[in-house]
Amino acid sequence: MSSTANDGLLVGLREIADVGRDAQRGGYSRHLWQSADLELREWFAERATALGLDVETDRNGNLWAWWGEPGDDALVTGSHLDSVPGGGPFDGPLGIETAFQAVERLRQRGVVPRRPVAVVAFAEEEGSRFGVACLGSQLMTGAISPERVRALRDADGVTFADAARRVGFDTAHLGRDPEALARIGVFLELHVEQGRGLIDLGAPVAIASRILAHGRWTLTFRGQGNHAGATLMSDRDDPMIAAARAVLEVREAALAIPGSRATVGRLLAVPGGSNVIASSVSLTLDARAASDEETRALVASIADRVAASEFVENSWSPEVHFDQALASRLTDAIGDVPVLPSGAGHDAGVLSPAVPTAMIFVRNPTGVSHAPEEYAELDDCLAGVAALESVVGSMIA
Ligand code: HGY
Ligand code: MN
Ligand code: MN
Repeated sequence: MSSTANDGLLVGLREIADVGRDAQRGGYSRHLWQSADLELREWFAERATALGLDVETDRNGNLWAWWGEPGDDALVTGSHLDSVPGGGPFDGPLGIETAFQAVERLRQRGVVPRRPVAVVAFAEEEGSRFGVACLGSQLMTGAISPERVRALRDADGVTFADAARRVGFDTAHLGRDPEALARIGVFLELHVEQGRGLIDLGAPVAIASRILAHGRWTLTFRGQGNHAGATLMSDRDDPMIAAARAVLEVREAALAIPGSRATVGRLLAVPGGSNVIASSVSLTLDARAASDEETRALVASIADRVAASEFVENSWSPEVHFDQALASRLTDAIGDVPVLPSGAGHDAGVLSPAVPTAMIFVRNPTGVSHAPEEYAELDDCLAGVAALESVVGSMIA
C-alpha cells in the first residue's frame, strides 16, 4: 500500500487523526500515561512492527524502533507523540511519521545500513501533564533527577509515579540512561515549523541553526479569601488584582528586551468560585530569549515588577546551537535550504550537549502552532520525508 494518504495527511497521521481529539478546546490533548498517549504508543509499535523494526520502551518511557540490532553509533531520528492542550496534529507526530516513511523508502530501495538505525518517540516533550518540558529526554540525559520526576504532580494532584503505576509502567529504574545515550551516534529531528520563516521564504524545508533559551515558572499571589457580596471594596486583600497587574508587567518586561518572549498561559484562582474573592492566584510564566543571560535578565525584571508571594522555577532549557559540521552534512544531502532559529524547544535541544544533533523544519503555511490551526501541506510533508530519506541515506549507506 502506498505510504502516502489522500485527505492531505501522511498515512500515519491519518491513522492517528482521531486519537486524543479535544472536543472542548479543539485540536488534540495527548498527555503522558493518559488514554490518548497509550493509544499512540500502540500505534507506534504497530507502525514500526509493520516496517520490520524491533520496538522497545526504555526505562524513562521513551519508545525506540530499531532497524537492525541496537548498537553504538546509531543514526537516530524521531520526535514526540504528546501534545499541548488543544494542540495541532503535526507538532511531534510529523517527526515520527516522516522518520517511519524515510526508513520505509530506504528499506524498499534495498539499502543495508552500515550502522544501527532507530526511530524514537520521546515521552512528555510538551510537559503538558507534569509541567516539565522534554521529560523523557531530560531523564535520559540526567538533566532532571528521577526523584524529582516521581514526585511531579499533574493538575489533579496525581504524581508521575502513581500515573505510571496505573498504566503498568515501572518507575524503579527511571533516570539517567548512559547505555541508551551511548548508542546514539547522531540524532535528527524533523519538525513542523512553528513560525512563518519558510512560508515567507517560499521554501518547503529548512535546517535549524539554534533554539532560544527558555524556562517555565509558577508565580503565586496570596490574599484573603472572602465573600464577593459581603466584603467592601475597601476591605479586600484580593490576589487577583496583583495577578492581573503581573500579566501586564510580564508583557512590558518582554517588550523591553528585543526578541524576548514571555507568556502567561494559565491562571488558577483558588478556590475559584464566581462569588468568592480568591485566597490565592497562581499563574504560569513561559519566558524565552536568544541567550541564557537575556532570559535570566527577563525573568529577573519580571520578578522585580510583580509582587508575587512565590516565584518557583519548574523547567529550564539553555540556549542551543546545533552542530555546524552536522548541519553542513545536511546541506550536502539536501541542498542549500534556509537555516532558521527555533523559538520552540525540542528534544533535539536536550540531546545536543551530549550527541551531534540537527533539525529539519517543514513549512507551516499558517505559522501557527500549539493551536488547532497548525498545518503543513501534504507536498511539504513529503518534501520533509524526501529530505530525511536523503540525509539518513547519506549517513547509513
Ligand atoms: O514549548 C516548546 O517550545 C515546545 O513546543 N515544547
Ligand atoms: Mn510543541
Ligand atoms: Mn514539538
